[in-house]
Amino acid sequence: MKKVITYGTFDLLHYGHINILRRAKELGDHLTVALSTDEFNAIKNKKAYHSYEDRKVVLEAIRYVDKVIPEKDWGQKITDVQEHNIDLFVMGDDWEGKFDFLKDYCEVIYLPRTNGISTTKIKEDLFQKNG
Ligand code: C2G
Repeated sequence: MKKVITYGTFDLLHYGHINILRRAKELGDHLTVALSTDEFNAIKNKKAYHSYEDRKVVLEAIRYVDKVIPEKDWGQKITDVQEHNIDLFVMGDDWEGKFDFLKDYCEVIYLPRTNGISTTKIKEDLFQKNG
């Protein structure tokens, strides 16, 4: 069984998130998502609209997602890959090259981002429309 992992905040879920989750799952048989905790988001200077628990419930309902684990810090990826017997690490190419150190432990693939959508864009558009 080829196990895939990806990481992210997945706030205000949109089709860009679904595209990367679908493609990641298609590259293997099992997809684990390491979901950024609210505390880790603070470290990433991100303020998610939905809490970790609410974002986890949403992700677990997606057909492409088999398991959700917490992403608590930048340093857990090697341990995650080892502990979960991961074969393939997938991220959007806005992260191109940033996680190549994982190549000693698993395959690393960066997939093209979906253009025209982002959580930030959603927030900005809503603010423009509704002030
Ligand atoms: N993504 C995408 N297309 C978009 C928006 C996001 O392909 N239009 C991808 C990102 O490239 C990432 C995943 O969806 O692979 C999740 O995006 P975010 O929730 O914004 O995650 P991020 O803040 O990039 O956190 O340790 C890694 C970090 O936790 C990644």
